[in-house]
Amino acid sequence: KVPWFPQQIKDLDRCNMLITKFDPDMDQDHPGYSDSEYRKRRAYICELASTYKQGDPLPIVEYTAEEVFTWREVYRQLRSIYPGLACRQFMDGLQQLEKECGYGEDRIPQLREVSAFLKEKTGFQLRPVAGLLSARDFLTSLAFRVFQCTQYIRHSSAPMHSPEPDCCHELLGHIPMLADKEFAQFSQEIGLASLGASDEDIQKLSTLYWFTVEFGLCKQNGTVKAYGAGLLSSYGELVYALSNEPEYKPFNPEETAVQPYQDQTYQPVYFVSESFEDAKTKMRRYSATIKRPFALRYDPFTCSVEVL
Ligand code: H2B
Ligand code: FE
Repeated sequence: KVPWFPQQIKDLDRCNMLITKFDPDMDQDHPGYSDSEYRKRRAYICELASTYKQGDPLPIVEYTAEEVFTWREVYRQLRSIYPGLACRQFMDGLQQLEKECGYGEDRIPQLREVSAFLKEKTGFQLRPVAGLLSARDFLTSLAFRVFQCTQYIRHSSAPMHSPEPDCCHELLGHIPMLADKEFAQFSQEIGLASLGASDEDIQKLSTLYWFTVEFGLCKQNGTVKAYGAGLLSSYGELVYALSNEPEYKPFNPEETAVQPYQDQTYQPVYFVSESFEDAKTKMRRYSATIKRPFALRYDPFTCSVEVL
């Protein structure tokens, strides 16, 4: 039996299954656990996402001075090391965002302006999300070139690390990459492969997503660079991933899909692609092996999938 999946962008309103993991209200180790002001703020921003419907204007959040202070620290630290460690596509995207979309250390960009920017570059748009989504619901939205984005910021006591996605992770890690046409295509193809897939295949695609979009490395001009958002939004892990400590393996979907991964600390192993082109070709070949009793075609004019 094929699990239900969205066929039009509007159906994404039903793809909102949250996972309670690293939640400041439930998890005693969360840096914001004992800060009631922080938890109230999070509840307010999460409410904006929970009531959002496809097509609504993206909510504007007036960030407080403390929140902007946290952003500034994160931005400054990371920005200084990007030139030597981030891949070319990331640097291009970031420079465009700095020039055209108000990126900088003095303010937290609004999802609304960033979504409009991306829409023009690659057709991707943003949707606010209250927290960690189920892998199926998260991947599904990529099929429609929709990226689910958190809008709250990490706790000010731990600016260099966040156990869960926050706006620093989305805006600094993911958005510059999503401004690249080839990477956008790669992301959408993972999404399309996930539609109606079995739980077992979702698990594998989720692991592939983890080792590429979140923690991927690629070769460029003979050196290894980072393109994964989990790396590009974490000062510590970015430096670690490109030191000679961790193990590197060549990206190979069959093997990568079953590699156990770490969501509490740094990865012991990273997968290196020859290029995005190469990663895309290999992923495509892998996706074609996923068994589904139907074929799909995405129609970009209507943002819907046809089931054939
Ligand atoms: N949910 C949210 N909100 N952001 C993510 O980056 C994310 C997610 N990643 N759910 C997913 C899970 C990823 O780890 C894979 C697809 O499981
Ligand atoms: Fe992410």
